[in-house]
Amino acid sequence: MTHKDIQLEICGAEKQIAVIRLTRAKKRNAINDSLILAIREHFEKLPSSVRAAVIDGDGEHFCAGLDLSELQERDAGQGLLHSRMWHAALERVQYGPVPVIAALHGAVVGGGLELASACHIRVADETTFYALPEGSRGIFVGGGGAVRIPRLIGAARMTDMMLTGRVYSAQEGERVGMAQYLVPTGTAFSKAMELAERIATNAPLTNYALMHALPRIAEQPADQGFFTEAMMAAIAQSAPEAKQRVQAFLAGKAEKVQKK
Ligand code: 1HE
Repeated sequence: MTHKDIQLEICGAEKQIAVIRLTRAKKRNAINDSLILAIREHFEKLPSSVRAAVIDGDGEHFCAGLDLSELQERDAGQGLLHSRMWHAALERVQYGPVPVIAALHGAVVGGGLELASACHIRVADETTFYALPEGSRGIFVGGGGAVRIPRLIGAARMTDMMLTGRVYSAQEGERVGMAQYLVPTGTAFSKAMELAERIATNAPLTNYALMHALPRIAEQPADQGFFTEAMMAAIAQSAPEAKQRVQAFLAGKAEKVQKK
């Protein structure tokens, strides 16, 4: 599983954190067919010790989106399959085995924003900017952006970005919901690692519920959502680990929620 444009490192004493880094800085980490397939493969084959993953990009930019040099003359059928290839890869990121944190800096544009939006947490440093240049390139999003990005920032903001080429700064992006964290320049990766380490200490079933049940419940009509929530809650609380954690708190041996 080696590829010149992507690197996998497994960190931590118990090998709990996977760091997946795009290493195509010369091309601003633009994603060609081979790289999107490699992203898919890396998320499919994470070692079983891994409990959380961080995705990062080498150089000054997280990701410049689709490699436009590969946008040859495709007929409609080939275009459909190309988009479905991105969907399959980013589905492995969103619904893979572990929560994924994107460490953002510089350009997070086009397919780069689609990749970031498939992650569970986005940490952006102050150099980050967001755009969807598809609108001005005469194309459309094809990597799941039409589904995921409106769920983060709303369809109206996405429409504006694509119609007018509007660029959101790091601060604006955090305000509208592109990223959950805004951190000083150069610290997105270390913050993402800190969060990954914390996430890795959660009960695996809780992380699983947040990744796989919550987004589905959020899409269900309320009546079905309440029922699915009750099923998931019952499964999670029945795990021996949940009982141990609650007992530890009641015995004064677990951390309290601290006021900020
Ligand atoms: C690229 C790409 C790319 C850079 N495909 N080669 N995405 C875009 O429309 C964004 C296009 N990129 C940019 O606007 C800028 O490159 C950046 C703002 C990201 C960075 O600017 P800068 O000044 O640091 O770099 P640069 O000089 O523009 O680019 C350096 C090299 O990377 C240069 O190649 P070189 O051989 O001349 O050195 C660029 O051509 C190359 N490069 N971005 C190919 N995207 C699933 S559908 C998703 C649809 C989309 O993502 S569309 C949006 C595509």
